[in-house]
Amino acid sequence: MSDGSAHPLTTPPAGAAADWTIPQGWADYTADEHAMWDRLFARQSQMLPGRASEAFLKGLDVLRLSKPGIPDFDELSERLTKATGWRVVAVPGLVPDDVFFRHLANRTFVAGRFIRRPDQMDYLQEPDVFHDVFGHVPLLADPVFADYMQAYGEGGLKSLGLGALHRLARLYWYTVEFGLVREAGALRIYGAGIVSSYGESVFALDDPSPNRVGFDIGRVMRTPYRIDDYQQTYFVIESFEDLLRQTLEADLAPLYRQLETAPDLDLATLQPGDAVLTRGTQHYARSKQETAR
Ligand code: HBI
Ligand code: FE
Repeated sequence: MSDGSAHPLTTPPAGAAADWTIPQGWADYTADEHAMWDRLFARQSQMLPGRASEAFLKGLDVLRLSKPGIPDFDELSERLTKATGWRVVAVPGLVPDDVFFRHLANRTFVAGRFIRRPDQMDYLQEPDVFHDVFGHVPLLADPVFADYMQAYGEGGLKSLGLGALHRLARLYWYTVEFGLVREAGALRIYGAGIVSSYGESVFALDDPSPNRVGFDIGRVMRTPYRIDDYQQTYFVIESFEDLLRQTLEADLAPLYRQLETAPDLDLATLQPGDAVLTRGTQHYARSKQETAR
């Protein structure tokens, strides 16, 4: 997960391959690092049944992520490849957008190898191995979501040529990172940024503060997002099939052109035409602003 900001480096750092991958060095993890993974895994896995999408829970199971300790990406990739042809590779941190998109287009998911410190238990800006692997990888075992992620990579490469990266970054943010899905009439989490965060896994579904709005691609592409705190608006899809149909199976170039003259929307304000599921109170964001003053 990253905010799509420009990347400081343009060539791979020392020790990284041309595609920015590095060895995971699984044998180098310390017992404390494995214990940190186990603490994060235990806290999330006990609270996600009934809260995370069924496809996410199934992915945890298929990939046997409940095995203690930080997963060995080679072992994990063997199971994942059998399911959907995806592999998990280690990178030193955020990689440039074109590198990121090319990996997705090739069905390789780039994951950080480092794990957060105990004092970062509840939040860190840079994606660590828990965010990337626990948050993102289980859904890569779902055939339709696996197709969506590959189509996202292909669409991302095209968007670079059309100067529309920021539109696709918003699509990523409001689906892959912070998306909600309706399942059997209830809201469930599928976004990696939510599912890997204890606090936001509660806030996104239960708190009256944020708006919850039916997904619409033009609306999402006009809506900025928070990179430093819980989202003020969440978008809800009906299914991964529906998401794929509405987004990356279509040619987005005409939409990019149409959006050139469309101003950004305020990220907390409901718009005419929104399919409103929750008219949020925004009390959480307001209370944070008050304390921030
Ligand atoms: N790099 N390692 C890594 N992980 C990401 O999630 C990532 C990235 N680079 C770019 C990026 N995400 C986003 O800016 C794109 O989705 C736009
Ligand atoms: Fe992420």
